[in-house]
Amino acid sequence: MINPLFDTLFECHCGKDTVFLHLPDGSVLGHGSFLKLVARYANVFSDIGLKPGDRLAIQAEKSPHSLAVYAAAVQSGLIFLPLNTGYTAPELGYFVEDSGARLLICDPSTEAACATIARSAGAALETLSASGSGSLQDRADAVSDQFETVARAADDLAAFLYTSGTTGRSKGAMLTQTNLLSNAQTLVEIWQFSKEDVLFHALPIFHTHGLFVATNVSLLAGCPMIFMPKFDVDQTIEHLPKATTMMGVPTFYTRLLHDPRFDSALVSHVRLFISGSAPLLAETHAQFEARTGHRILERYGMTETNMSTSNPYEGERKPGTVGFPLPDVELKITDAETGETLPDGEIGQIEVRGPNVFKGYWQMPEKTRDELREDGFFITGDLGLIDEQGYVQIVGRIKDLIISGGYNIYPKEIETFLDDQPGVLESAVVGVPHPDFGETVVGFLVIEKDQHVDLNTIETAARDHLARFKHPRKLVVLPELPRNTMGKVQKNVLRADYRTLFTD
Ligand code: MCA
Ligand code: AMP
Repeated sequence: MINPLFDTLFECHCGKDTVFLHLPDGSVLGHGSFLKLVARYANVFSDIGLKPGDRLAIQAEKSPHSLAVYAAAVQSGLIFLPLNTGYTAPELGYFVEDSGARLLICDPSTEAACATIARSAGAALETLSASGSGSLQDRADAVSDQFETVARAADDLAAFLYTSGTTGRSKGAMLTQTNLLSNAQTLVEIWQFSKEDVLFHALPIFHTHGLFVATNVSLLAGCPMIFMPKFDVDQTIEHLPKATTMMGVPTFYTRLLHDPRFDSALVSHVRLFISGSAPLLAETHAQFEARTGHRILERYGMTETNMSTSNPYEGERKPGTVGFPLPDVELKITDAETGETLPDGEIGQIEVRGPNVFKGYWQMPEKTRDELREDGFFITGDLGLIDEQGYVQIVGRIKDLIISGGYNIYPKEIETFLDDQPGVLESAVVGVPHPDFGETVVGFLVIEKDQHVDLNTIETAARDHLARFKHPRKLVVLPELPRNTMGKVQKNVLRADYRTLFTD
């Protein structure tokens, strides 16, 4: 194979008029037409002067066109770097600069800000709108719809996905062709995907879940996707009856359960609902079964590892657990202090090893060494146990992380922003339960002596600096932060004191 990822996921569909995407307006896009668009984009990248191994960053709305950019990056041997559409200009600037991206693709509406970012990073800039217009498409219309796929080795990098860290500085997780391909192959098999399936796809495509799990699985199985621009309850109720499978974060399922139209008749055609990215409450699992007769299949993964565990397709899907390690993944629970493997039933840190595990963090050898052991085991930062039947249960996190509606938020990043605000002496940020997002962000502030701080001013400043999903949903001023005898802020105390802020 010349380029294992491209050949296996895309090339095999070349020239076929099988349906790839069902779009919400009722139109369809065939594999063959999609691949012609992909080849056009690949020709544009080559004309721009991009070489294999160069980084291509994109912050664009979800559409068949932005998906074609992913495929074209793979076909051209580029490293694909998709970015959350909610990121502000300063956030975006960091990723473009840090990755050394040679091309940035943005929405026409953000062209002016992105031009400044691209100029300072020495990157080319093209635009692409949700409807597929923009400078990239203009150039694509003028070039050939054939492109000779660039050769890549199995261990070559295919994507960077940035994931924040406890230090607040985002790290580029380097994912190889094998990481992505092996995981898609395993998932197709264990979840029994075939070309008879139709996948309902309402996830964003700038994360592992929507791009590498949902899209790669569908491509590999040869099954079409109902490709929604975003998750919306009404649209889901309209289009889900044509699907056989759906993947989502828990918020998708809780929102559907709030709608009385969502019932067993509506999903009679569906064979499998999959959930991940955040904990699915056992209560949601039970409500979903009572309403639809379906037992949601919960699985567990990370940006650095793709998917690592899954509840079984056949057999007991155990609520409150994330199932078994995937067939090609080793998983152990270790003592965080000694690194020793713990017996089943004991709580420790979850470590995983397999072809799914990334190659390291871009230009961060120390961080890579801290988290990726020499023997190949990756320390996930999640706390868990293996129960008596071999199911993995996640019981908490060692890493200071909030997961809101499936998006990861690192408190350190928000604290750094809050600490920088005039009049703020110090801050602490924690996640508290939220009925819609699972968890949400609360910021605690201590104000400098004799200073007054207007919380509205902080909220306004947050708009320019932090993506909306990271904004504290509540700011609380305290006389001081609770600390233990070592002087460490006791976030568990804050979490406990404010746990019912949004649920009462
Ligand atoms: C949107 N907002 C959010 C979130 N999403 N705030 C907190 N957390 C969020 N997740 C903001 C909006 O900007 C808006 O701001 C307000 O909250 C309410 O918007 P709403 O219309 O309700 O939001 P939405 O557009 O419906 O989005 C909610 C969503 C979306 C559908 C749950 O966040 C989503 O698609 N999440 C999926 C994330 C995902 O794919 N994660 C996978 C990561 P305002 O109030 O100003 O209007 S990959 C991963 O985790 C690993 C590898 C794995 O295992 O999968
Ligand atoms: P990300 O950095 O976006 O890849 O998020 C990975 C993190 O999401 C994991 O380390 C877990 O903390 C969390 N996660 C993913 N799937 C699940 C799940 N099914 N249950 C609980 N947490 C999950």
